[in-house]
Amino acid sequence: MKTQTYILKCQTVATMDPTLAAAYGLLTDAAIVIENGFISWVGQHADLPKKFNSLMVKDFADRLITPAFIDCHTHIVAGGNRAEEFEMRLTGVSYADIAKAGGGIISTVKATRSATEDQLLTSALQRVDALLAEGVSLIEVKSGYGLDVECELKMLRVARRIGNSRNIRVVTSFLGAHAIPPEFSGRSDEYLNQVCIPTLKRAHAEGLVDAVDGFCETIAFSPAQIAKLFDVAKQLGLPVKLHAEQLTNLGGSALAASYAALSVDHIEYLDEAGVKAIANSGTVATLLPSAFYTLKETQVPPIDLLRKHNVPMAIATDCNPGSSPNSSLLLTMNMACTLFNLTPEESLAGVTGNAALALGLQDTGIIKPGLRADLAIWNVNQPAELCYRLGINNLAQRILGGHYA
Ligand code: DI6
Ligand code: FE
Repeated sequence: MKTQTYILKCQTVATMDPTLAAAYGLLTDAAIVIENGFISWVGQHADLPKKFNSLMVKDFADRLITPAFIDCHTHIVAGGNRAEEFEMRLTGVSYADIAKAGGGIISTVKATRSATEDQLLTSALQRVDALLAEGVSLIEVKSGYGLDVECELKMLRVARRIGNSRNIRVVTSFLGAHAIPPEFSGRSDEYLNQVCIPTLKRAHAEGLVDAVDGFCETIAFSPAQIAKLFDVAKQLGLPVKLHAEQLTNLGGSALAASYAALSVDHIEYLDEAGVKAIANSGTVATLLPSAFYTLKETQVPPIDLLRKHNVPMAIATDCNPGSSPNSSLLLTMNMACTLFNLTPEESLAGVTGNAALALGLQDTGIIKPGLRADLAIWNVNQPAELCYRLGINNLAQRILGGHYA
């Protein structure tokens, strides 16, 4: 549609605006006025102000409109694949054991280092296209499979190129502290000081970094090492987020909270003290049920404690070749309900409003005047259907910044 200013009409709009009383911020017989890429009015069609009467109306009848989806945690740029490790895990070898034996993240590092930018882009776009087809408007993309200056920069450049190659917004996170590369085996402090931190500074200088992430775990970096990295992020004025409490509880979430982290991610092993810490810092809990599923984890994140302390919960694919070879947010929403007992409303908030919060963005994620017109239109009658069906994509139309996309 070429017109910049128009009205969308439809039976049901799940605004996901938490200030509205109804579940899902639901409006029926609704209209959304879109002006130059932004939402200027939302409400019941009967209440539409007269000044909009002359605008063109696009009637989506009995369909459902939601905010466009946001995948706020991906490692979508990566070389190779790890199907062999999948087979090994099925015979009982653990993810941590594979990592200790030099497989896991390190095997993807090798494949990513030997790939060209174009090869990485082509393979990432296949996964991006799957997300786009499900109404995704915005993805976060991490580095962390380079672990040397050139390859980390290469990954971040590819991430930026995704945004130029497709109709999608991309934000990046520098994840140089993802693993210790083989050439620094047993010398993680040297890696951090000589490679990771200097690479962050260079990538930041090139405008390639929107946030700084790390993996705080016994098989990766200690809280003290993460603190050192986050001190640099703070000096550079970059927000932080952290893979924390995925396999053990090292107190990474509380540490991240002390840096006012945007999000802590995974958090299967988070305890109440950690939940209180992130509640106080306004940090989002990003749940990654597809990694939980793939690794056959049995420890469920502390959902009731997160609810009790009003911590916003986001959901993401964690799309990566090892622990989550998954490019479907719809499937991930179903997993969040079935594996973590989230309500469909919490799941939908997890891939819209709360996912925007996890990225520190206030201009998208809910349907409200003043925000970008990033919308998804679905061939369903009620929002719970999005979580309930497996293997059916009911997307009718994606709208990005007011444009049909
Ligand atoms: N946790 C994860 O689930 C991903 N990274 C991380 O720190 C997995 C990355 C991989 O297995 O390649
Ligand atoms: Fe991850």
